[in-house]
Amino acid sequence: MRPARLVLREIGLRLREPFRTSTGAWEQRRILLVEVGDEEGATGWGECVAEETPLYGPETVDTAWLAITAWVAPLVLGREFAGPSELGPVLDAAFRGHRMAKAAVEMACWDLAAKQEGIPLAELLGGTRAEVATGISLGLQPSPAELADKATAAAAAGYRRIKLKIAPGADVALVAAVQAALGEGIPLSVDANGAYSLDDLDVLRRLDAMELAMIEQPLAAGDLVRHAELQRQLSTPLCLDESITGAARAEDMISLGSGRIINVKPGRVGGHAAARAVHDVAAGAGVPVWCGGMLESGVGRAHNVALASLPNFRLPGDLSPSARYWERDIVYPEWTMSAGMVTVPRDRPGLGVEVDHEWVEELTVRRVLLTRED
Ligand code: OSB
Ligand code: MG
Repeated sequence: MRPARLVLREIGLRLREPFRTSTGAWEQRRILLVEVGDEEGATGWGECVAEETPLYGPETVDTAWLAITAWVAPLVLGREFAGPSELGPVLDAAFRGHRMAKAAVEMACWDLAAKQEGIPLAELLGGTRAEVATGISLGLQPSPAELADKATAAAAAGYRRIKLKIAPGADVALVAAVQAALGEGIPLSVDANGAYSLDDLDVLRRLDAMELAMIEQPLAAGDLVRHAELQRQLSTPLCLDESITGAARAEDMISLGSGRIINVKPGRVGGHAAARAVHDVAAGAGVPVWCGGMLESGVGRAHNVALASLPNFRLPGDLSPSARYWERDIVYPEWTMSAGMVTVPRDRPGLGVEVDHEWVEELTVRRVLLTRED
C-alpha cells in the first residue's frame, strides 16, 4: 500500500454528560480525525485518542497535531508499505513517543488496507468473535447516591461489567453505595488512573476486601515495580492501562507480577499492530485482556470493536454505544448494544460504519491536507 494523501482535522463533539475522573473533567471532546487516501481514491479513517490536556498521558490534541503534520505524515506519504503492520516499526525507528499521534495514522491505514482488500477490518486483524461484551465506565458523580443510580441504570441497560472511576477520598464509599444498590451478579471494577501511591495501602486493602473484578491502574504509569509490590499484598487482580505502552511493558508486567489483566487501547500503544502484539504476549502468558476506551467517536469505536474481536479479549470492553456519549455520532449506523453485546460488523469492507461527511464537516474547527512533499 502507498498512502498518497492525508486529511487531518479537528472536530468538537459535546458529551451528553460531563465525564469526571481522578485527573479532570470533560464536557466536550476535541477529536483529531485522520482520513488517509491512496492513488486510486480509496480512503481509511483513524481517530486520535489524545485529550485536550496532558492528564491521562503526556500527549494532547495539540501535540498530536504537531506530531502528525511534522513527523508522521512525511514518513508515511508516498512510501510503499507491504502492509499496515509495517507502519509502526518505521515510525518508532524514526522518533520516540507520540504513540497516540502515530496510532491515529497507523489505524487509518489499517482501514484503508481492509478496504483495498475488500474485507472487514476485524477479519484483517484476525478477529474471531461475532460480537463483543460491553462494560460501562462511570465517571465520578456529585454524590454516591447519584453514582448508585447511574450504576443501577447501567445494569438495567444490560452492561456486562460496571467500572467506577475512583480518586483518593472518593473510593470505598462509592463502591459500597453501588454494591448496596446493585447486589451481586454484575462484575464491578474500579479505575484510579494512577491516583494512589503505596502510602495508600490501607484504603487499597479496604477496596481489596470488596470482591471487585479488578482494580485498574491504582499507581502511576511508570510504577511497574510498585504495582508488583501492591499485587503481592492484594488478592484482587490489578489491571494495567496507562502503564502498558507496548508489548515490552506487557512482558515486564507479566514477569514482575505487576498485574494480572491488561486494558488494551490501540490508540495508546501506537496502533493496531502494537495492540495485537500486546494481545499476543498476554495470550501466551494466560493473561486476559479487554479493550479500553477514551470517549471515542464512532470512528475510534469501530477500530476498538474490530480489535476486541480477537480471541484473548476475554473480558467486557469499555465499548458503550454511541448514544451513551453523543447526541449524534459521526458514523452511521450509530453503535448500538443489545443485551450487553456489540456486534462486530462483517457486512462491508473496512471499519463497518460509514463516516457522516456532512456532519463531520459541520463539526470541523481546523483542517489540513497533507501530500507528499516533492
Ligand atoms: O482510564 O480507561 C480510562 C476515558 C478517558 C480516559 C481514560 C479512560 C477513560 C474511560 C472511559 O474509562 C471509557 C470509555 O470510553 O467509555
Ligand atoms: Mg483506565
